Amino acid sequence: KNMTDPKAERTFIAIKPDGVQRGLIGDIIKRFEQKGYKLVAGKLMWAPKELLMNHYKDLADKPFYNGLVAYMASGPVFAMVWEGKAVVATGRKILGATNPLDSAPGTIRGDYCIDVGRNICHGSDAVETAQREIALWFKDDELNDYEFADKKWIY
Ligand code: FUP
Repeated sequence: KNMTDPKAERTFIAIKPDGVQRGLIGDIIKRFEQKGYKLVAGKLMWAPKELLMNHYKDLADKPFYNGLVAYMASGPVFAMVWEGKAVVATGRKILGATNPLDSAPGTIRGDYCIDVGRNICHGSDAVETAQREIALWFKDDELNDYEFADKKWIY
């Protein structure tokens, strides 16, 4: 796969335990599909604490870190890799601002939540972060390389 092709940019998106338990997996997948992004990997996974601590290691000195890890470990998350043009930045727009009180209506967080500590979903914040997070959550053979039969009208 030619990852210098901008269309091949990838991001890590996770539906957090509250999103899974509130039945929002389908809605969230639908928004990325309808936009024109390609699902490269997806699995329901009850993440071990060590994985979550590594995932959020840059926040280890924050007062909310332990609660954040406990929340993420409280049930299964739906982990995904999505691919397409500018998917990292655009994926963050689809999710909405980190604090749901700042998330615009029409975004996932803007439509469904009010508490930053229960904000339903995660999305990588940069291309390099996405590469780190994808490698952390997925094995190489879980990432599916395939082409849509015909999506020329989107690109
Ligand atoms: P994001 O890049 O959107 O995941 O945001 P951050 O890395 O700043 O925060 C990671 C997660 O920590 C957020 F999704 C929610 C949680 N958080 C809190 O619980 N309280 C805060 O004050 C800030 C973030």
